[in-house]
Amino acid sequence: RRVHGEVSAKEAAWREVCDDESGKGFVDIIYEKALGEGIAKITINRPERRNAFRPLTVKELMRAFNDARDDSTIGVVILTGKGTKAFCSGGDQALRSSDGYADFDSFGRLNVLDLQVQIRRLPKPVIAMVAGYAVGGGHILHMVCDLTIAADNAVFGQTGPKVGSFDAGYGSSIMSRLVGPKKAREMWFLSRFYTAYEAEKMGLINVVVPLEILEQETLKWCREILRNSPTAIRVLKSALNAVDDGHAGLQELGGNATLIFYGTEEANEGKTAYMERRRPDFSKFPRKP
Ligand code: S0N
Repeated sequence: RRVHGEVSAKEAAWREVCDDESGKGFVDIIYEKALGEGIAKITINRPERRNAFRPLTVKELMRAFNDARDDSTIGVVILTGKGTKAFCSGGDQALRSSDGYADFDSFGRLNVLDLQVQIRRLPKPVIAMVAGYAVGGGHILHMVCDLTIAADNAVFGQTGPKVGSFDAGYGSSIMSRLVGPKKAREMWFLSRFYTAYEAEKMGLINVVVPLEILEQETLKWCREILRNSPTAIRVLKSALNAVDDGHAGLQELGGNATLIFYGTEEANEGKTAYMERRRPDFSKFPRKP
C-alpha cells in the first residue's frame, strides 16, 4: 500500500512581486508567491471599499494572473481580498457611469468580463479564498474560480437587480450550473445574501472553515493539488469547462491535445521531415484501436 503522507498546513513564506509594467508595487492589489512552493496569491487591496474593483484593479489583476500563468514554477493561484470583511463587493459603484466603470479614463469599461474569461482559461487551478462578503461582481469572481474555500463569516449573493445592474454572461450561466436553474433564479431575482453554510449546502462553494484557519486550509488544498500531475490537472480544467464554454472551451481543450501531441515522436517526425525537406515516414506509428 502506498502511503502519501499528510499534507502540510504550515504557513507559506510569501514574497511580494512587483508590477512588471511599472517596476514598482501594485496599487490596488498585492501579488505574492510562496517561496519554493508553486503557489501564487493575488489579493484585492481596497478594504476601505470592501475590496470593490475599479478598472485599475482589474488591469492589475489581469497582469498578475498573466504572470502566474507564464511562471512555470507556479501550479496554483489563490484569489482573495484584503482583511476579513470582504473578498470583493463587485464593481466600485462610485465610478459607475453610463458606459461602464471609469477611473482614470474619460470613458467607461467593463473590463472585469475579460478577467473572468482569463481565470476560466488559465491552465492552472484558481482557488477563491473567501472571508466576508463575496457579492455582486465579487460573487461572480468566486464563481469563475475553480474552487472556493470560505471562512465561516463569508456571505454570498448578487445585488445587481437592487443596484440596477446584472451579469447576463458567466454570472448567470455558471451560477445556474453550480446551484441549478431554480436556485439561480432565486439568487438573482430576490438578490438575497446567503451564509457560508447555506452556500456550501447549495453547491456554490467547496468547504467552510473557521476564519482563523482559512489561509492554512487553503494552503493545504493547494499543496494537495501540487502533488498531482500538472498536465492531468491542466487537461481536466479545460475538459470540465469545455461544454459550457462552447467553441472557446473546445479550443482550450483542443490546444491541450496539441500541446501533448507535440511531445511525441510521431509529431516530431512530421516537423523533422519538413525541416529536412523529405517526405515524412509515419509508417512506424501504430493506428491504435
Ligand atoms: C458589501 C456590503 C454588503 C458590505 O456592507 P457593510 O459591511 O455594512 O459595509 P458598508 O458600510 O456598506 O461599506 C463600507 C464602505 O465601502 C464602500 N463600498 C462597499 N461596496 C462598495 C462598492 N461595490 N462600490 C463602492 N463602494 C463600496 C461603502 O460605500 C462604504 O464606504 P464609506 O465608508 O465611504 O461609506 C455593502 O457595502 C454593499 O452592499 N456594497 C455594494 C455591493 C454592490 O452592490 N456591488 C455592485 C454590484 N454590481 C456589480 O458588481 C456589477 C459588476 C460586474 O461584475 C458586471 C458584470 C457583468 C456586466 C456588468 C458588470 C458591471 O460592472 O456592471
